[in-house]
Amino acid sequence: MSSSLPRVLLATNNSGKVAELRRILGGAVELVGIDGAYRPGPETGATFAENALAKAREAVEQTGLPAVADDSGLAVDALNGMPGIFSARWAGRHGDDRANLELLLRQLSDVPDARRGAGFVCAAAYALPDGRTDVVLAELRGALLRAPRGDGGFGYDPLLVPDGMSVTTAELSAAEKDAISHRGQAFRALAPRLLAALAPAAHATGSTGPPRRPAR
Ligand code: ITT
Repeated sequence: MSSSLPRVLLATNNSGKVAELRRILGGAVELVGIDGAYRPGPETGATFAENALAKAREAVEQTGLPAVADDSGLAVDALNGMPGIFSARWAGRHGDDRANLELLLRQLSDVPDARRGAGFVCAAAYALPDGRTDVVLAELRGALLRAPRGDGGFGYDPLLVPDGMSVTTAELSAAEKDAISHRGQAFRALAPRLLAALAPAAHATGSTGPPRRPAR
């Protein structure tokens, strides 16, 4: 079934993110999965925002489609913000959620409850074929448990109890996590900015932007 929503490439290989972003952005844009469409390069930025913008730009360069991407992770107070941008490969192998979580728990074994604060951070970015980009940062603060709890979500979800709650983000329903999560907050803020940038009027009156290609 074809949709009248604008088509935007979702530049991620992480299936947990794909599920969340399809729920969060699904009504606003038609998300196209990467499905081998582009090959992500190494994440070399110094910040979440730099990495998110690089992923989105790279996807546009390789596919010609508008693209959204995020860079996200867990920033642990007792580790001065690490694993941070290294969250996906903290234990060495990229995307090994179980090993990452177990290594983090061992590193924090002597850290008392009062100092187990942490936050999930997300930089949500878009890039357009005409070179325009935008990025939004958001955080979900909480405290880290001493053992995993819950089967939902992905990554470090079984460890983080959001402030004001008694369950981990892995024990929330998908909708409950989306409502408060770093990714939910960041992409809900980015969505209207992306839609405004994609609207034909955003090009029609500007005199500084590059010329539009004639429609084929
Ligand atoms: P892409 O770059 O392909 O999008 P990735 O998994 O490599 O996928 P990141 O570099 O942004 O993505 O790293 C994200 C990591 O941060 C992820 O693998 C988890 O370990 C952690 N993380 C991010 N958001 C999370 C969430 O909502 N719940 C639990 N862990 C999360």
